[in-house]
Amino acid sequence: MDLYMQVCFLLTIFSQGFAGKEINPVLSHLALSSKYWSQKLSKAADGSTILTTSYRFPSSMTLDKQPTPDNYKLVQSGLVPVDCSDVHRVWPRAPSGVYRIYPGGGQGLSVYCDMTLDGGGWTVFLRRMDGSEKFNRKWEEYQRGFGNVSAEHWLGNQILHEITVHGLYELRVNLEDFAGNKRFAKYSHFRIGNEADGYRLTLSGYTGNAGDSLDTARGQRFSTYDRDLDSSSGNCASGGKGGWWYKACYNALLTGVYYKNTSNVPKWQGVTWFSWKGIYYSLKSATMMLRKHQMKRSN
Ligand SMILES: [Ca+2]
Repeated sequence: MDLYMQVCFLLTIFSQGFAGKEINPVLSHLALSSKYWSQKLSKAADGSTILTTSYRFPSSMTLDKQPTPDNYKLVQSGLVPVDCSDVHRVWPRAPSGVYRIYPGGGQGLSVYCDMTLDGGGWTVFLRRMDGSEKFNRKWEEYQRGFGNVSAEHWLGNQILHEITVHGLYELRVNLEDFAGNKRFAKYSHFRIGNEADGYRLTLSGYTGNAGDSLDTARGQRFSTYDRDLDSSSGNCASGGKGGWWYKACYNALLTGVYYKNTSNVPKWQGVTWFSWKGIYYSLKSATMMLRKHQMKRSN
């Protein structure tokens, strides 16, 4: 009879940076040595990838608290992934794909993780690629998200808020034109406020080669055609045809109308990034993704 029990939980535990957490003394002790735990990737019913941590511990030990994703304290303590950088940290070789994260506890949600670009660990929250998804949508739709995370989608403003309260985050914007040229914009500090504050965008620390066309979006609240929180006397979202952090109105609009070619794009319409392509060009593809700030990572 094996002296050890095999216990599996659908949660993630940090291999580093975990010591000192006092949520569960038994787990805290065991987590210090990898001989007590291992991890594997598996597929959930909805096709997303779940990172499973299996604990082996002496049968004399008992757990005083069942660690499930429903336990919000575990989310707060880093025992379950709140974003793709958590998944990347405990499983550096995890491939890009759909993973389950639990930024607000509960049952979590499926997101697309880019595990290769610029060091990996990125949670994608916007993707434009073929015009298959409609982006001229109401406040509630932008709030809860829409589309397919493996294709065109907006992850959701409430989720962006719930993720970015977990630490310091950076933003990366990836752009591609119809000739195959690629540019990017990166911001070292990125945060989305709560609903009461209109999911306000806090942003700073630009680097990149696409230019800083989120300059006017910085500090703005989110607006949709049915909820005007912009700084214009008009309704920017009605003109732009997508939800965005409008001021009066924008230098970038990655939720604009998708055009399948470069001709006949109306002025200031389309998937726009002014500082690279000007006002008569709609991009072929664009993604926005976030990651816990490098300064906060322990590895
Ligand atoms: Ca207005």
